Amino acid sequence: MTSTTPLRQTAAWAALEAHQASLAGQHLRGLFAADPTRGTRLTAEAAGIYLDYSKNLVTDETMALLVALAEETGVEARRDAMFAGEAINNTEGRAVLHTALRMPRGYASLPTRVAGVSEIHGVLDKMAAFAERVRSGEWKGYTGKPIRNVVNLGIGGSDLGPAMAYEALRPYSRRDMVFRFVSNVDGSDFAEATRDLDPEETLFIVASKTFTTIETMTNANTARDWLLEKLCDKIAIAAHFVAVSTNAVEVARFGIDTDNMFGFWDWVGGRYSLTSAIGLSLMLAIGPDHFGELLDGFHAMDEHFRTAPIAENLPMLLGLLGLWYSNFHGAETQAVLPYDQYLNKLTAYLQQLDMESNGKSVDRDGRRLDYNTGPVVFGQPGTNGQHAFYQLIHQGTRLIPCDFIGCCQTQNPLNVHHDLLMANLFAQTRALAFGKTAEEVAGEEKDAELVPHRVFEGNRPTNTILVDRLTPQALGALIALYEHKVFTQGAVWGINSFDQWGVQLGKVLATELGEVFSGKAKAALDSSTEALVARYLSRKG
Ligand code: G6Q
Repeated sequence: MTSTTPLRQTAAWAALEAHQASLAGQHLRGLFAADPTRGTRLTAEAAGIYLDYSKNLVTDETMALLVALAEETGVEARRDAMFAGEAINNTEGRAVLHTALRMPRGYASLPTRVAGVSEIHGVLDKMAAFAERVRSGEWKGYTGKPIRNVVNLGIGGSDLGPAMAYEALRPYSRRDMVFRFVSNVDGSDFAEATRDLDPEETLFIVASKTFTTIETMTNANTARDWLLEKLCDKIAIAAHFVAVSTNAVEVARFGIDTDNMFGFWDWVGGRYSLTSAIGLSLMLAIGPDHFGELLDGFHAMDEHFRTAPIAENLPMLLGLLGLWYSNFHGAETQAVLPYDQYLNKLTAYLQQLDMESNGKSVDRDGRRLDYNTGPVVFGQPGTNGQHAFYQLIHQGTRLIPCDFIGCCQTQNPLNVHHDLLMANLFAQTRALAFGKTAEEVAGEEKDAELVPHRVFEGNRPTNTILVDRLTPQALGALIALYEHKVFTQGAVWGINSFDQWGVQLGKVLATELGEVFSGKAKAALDSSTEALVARYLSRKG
């Protein structure tokens, strides 16, 4: 396809549309019955991750046509351009090089001509030295006490990654230290996170790429007041605040010594920044060695994505399967269902990764699209979701593709818990795929009127993603899998997955209203907003 060929006019798109129509009436029950090897054949494995995609509404021909779509839309060339450091974030004129953050020292393909890339390992070394000083107690607070509490102040991409990964890797973390993540501008977030902490033993990491984000700067100012209320000396700030940012000028203006600033670069998007210095709080929690293993896991998946053929490439397969449902079956959503309590923040993290990246309605050249892009991502850890929203997935009117994620080994081998957890995961994917027919229900149900209520149509698509154990390495590979899945979809859709102009308008309008509240400015408001503001101001007490 040339860059001007609209996606729906490509040969592969037309072939997929015709193929989709020809599949009407096919059911996973029939597909599995016809091919006893399906459950082992439609699988792929890389970087310690096993993907079973056999319970999707696909045949071998579907997969071949999806691969053809990726070929025709130039996904591989686009991927290569990303790894090479080309400015593929065209609306901001930036390279997209989060993959360089996890390239090993001395790695041959490091795109060193891009400014900053040769500094990556220097920053990692600085982070590691700092983490060791804090973890060993050598770094002291203002009154000479070692640091026991670490509070990350950041939002969006400067919060979700470290907060999610800290939860996921708690078994590898320092259990004698406290780690908290404050993101919301709602003061309750800060108040609850600090109410039981001693300022003398508390370190704040102000994590903000721009160092101008209103939520984070408001929390950082409150943190400074909270600290000074007890320590009463501005000099104390140096021992209790460090910064992660690209903006040294603003860091210094806040009062943080730029020696205690950990830098990164404009080619690291917020939602792709966990493996940059934004991961400092995580490194403090799990230590530099485990953090290094996390980077190894990311890199292993990056290498797989960079080199594996499309038909065996896990992120590309996931991306193409998602696209199959979004664009050819009218699916609006994507459920991500981790069967591991430690992954309880994974879906929130993936919501940002996917929805901020691919929530776009114009292509890279600004032309309006005539097809759907990113889905609504949602989910909860299993088994909790089973007792809540799975009903709609099983028997509702919508098609909801699901990713089930599980670990073969548990970190907490208690009683029969893990077997039960995994039995539930496999049972759900079976029920969704094969359902229960009216004949089967009739065999059990004497009341004929109840039969339709108890029928499960089945034929509801799922991926099953297994890792052996949720190690730092496995987590890195899992996150990179989703990063590159999102990339693949964005590449086929022809959109820029690396900007987020949609976030800006809200920020601007909130600042304007803040000035209206404080009487600094007047704004011409719509009648609804004007009445709401008046009600708020008259009642806020
Ligand atoms: C992520 C977005 C956004 C960003 C936050 C925080 O890709 O750009 O979530 O991470 O708005 O921005 P700062 O790090 O600049 O405070």
